[in-house]
Amino acid sequence: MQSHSHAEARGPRLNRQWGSAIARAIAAGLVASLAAWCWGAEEPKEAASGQGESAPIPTLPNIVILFADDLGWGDLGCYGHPTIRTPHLDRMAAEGQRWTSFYSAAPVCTPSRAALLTGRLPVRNGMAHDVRRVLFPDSAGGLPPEEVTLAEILRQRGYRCACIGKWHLGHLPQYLPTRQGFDTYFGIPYSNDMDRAADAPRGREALLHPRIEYFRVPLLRDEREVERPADQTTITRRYTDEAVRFIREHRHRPFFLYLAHNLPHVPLFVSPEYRGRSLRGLYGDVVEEIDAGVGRILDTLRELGLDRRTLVVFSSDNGPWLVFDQHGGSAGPFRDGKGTTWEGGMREPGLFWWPGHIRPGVVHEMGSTLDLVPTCAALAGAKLPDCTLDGVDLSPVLLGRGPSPRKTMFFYRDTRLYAVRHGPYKAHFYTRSAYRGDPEQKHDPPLLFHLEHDPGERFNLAREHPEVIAQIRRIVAEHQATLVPVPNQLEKVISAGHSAPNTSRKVRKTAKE
Ligand SMILES: [Ca+2]
Repeated sequence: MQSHSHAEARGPRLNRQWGSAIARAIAAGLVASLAAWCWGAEEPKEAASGQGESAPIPTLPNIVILFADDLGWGDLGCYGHPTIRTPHLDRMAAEGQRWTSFYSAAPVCTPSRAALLTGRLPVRNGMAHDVRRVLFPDSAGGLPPEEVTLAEILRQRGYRCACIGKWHLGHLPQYLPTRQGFDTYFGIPYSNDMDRAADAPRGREALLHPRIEYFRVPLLRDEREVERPADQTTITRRYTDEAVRFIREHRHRPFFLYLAHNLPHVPLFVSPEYRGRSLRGLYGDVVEEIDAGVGRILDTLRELGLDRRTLVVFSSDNGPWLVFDQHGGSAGPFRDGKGTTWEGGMREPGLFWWPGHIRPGVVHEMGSTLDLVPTCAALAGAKLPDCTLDGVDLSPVLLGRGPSPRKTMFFYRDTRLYAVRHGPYKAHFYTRSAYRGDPEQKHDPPLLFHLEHDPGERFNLAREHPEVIAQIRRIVAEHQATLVPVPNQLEKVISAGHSAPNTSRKVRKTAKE
């Protein structure tokens, strides 16, 4: 009894001590849980670059993907453009990695974007079509909801996700970014040359001498239309404003920002303060305004102390739209441009920036926008979806740990496999120029180019290297065995009389992408 009463007498004090210890433990646990909730629960990993200057990887790096529209490989200062000034992208390249063999997954907008966000070739999810090559304002389809986007992958790890800019994966509510893992959306849901006003000039005139009112494109906030026609002269600046605001608001937790500019896709629009500044003319003004926006975003990350825990990627969805002459960009040394499976159609700038983690330098190995899903998922410790992926994890190259796992690139024009690059060799089974109305040409044996010796694809080596062609044919057979027929999303059209955005035949005929 006594001991019992002693125990009782001591009990409350012991309980108080234990209680306060437990309270402290709970409090510490809560802080840890809160920190884990904010920043992920993984132990920091070593970034073994061998350079001796890489810091440990913070858990859950922020991810920012900056995506231009129709910007060519040769349109940035750091890729050799003689007159377009891009000091911020050049600095990003110097502090990070500049890839010279980086590819978009398709030569036109919609399939390229579908591939970036899913890590899958567009033939796998119905996001490519041979006639209606992209989605239009009268399209009834979109990226199927069951496809898992990078935003959905990163959300599992507690990321907040924002999509700003051009979506082009379905403008009907069920296909908008807010239904594909993004918490917020602000942007024009398709190309800036669409929704042509009935009284706008016809043909190229409206594109080469554009006015805001010629293109009745909507500007959406989340799922609500807030402006129409969108004022395109300020759209680049407003997208940047929105990005900077999102970064500031989410500075204390991991975030994923996907900023896809509508420009420099024609019609070219630029803010008054950038008009007439570039030696390259209007196209240069537009690119230089995008570059200034990149500078503001990187400066914001530096100011907030987030630069060492944010991966920033910059690329473009397809090559330059050459049929628009000086309103189109440059593919540098590469052949042709947007719409084609020549190198100029899909080889893009590829910049990766993450101070203290990415080993700075120029990378000549292959990479693709298809690879962003597996790469970002690996860096965030996120689980990949249970489906066939066409992307590979590029983080070994980014962190200076090893070579690129990408050895092969498939070049689809819409639903047909036109060409395959394996190592330095690229075989073209079919070719066709972009928008000049020439028919598809079949090549048997395929044309064969050595892209490292001959980046302009001029000297056919098919006769000298039948063994390379045989190897590429085996790769094609293996690849094609993995394809499964799926419903096409781009051929679906909103039925006549539907109240959706401008569905006149004229829009369909004049808006190419
Ligand atoms: Ca494009």
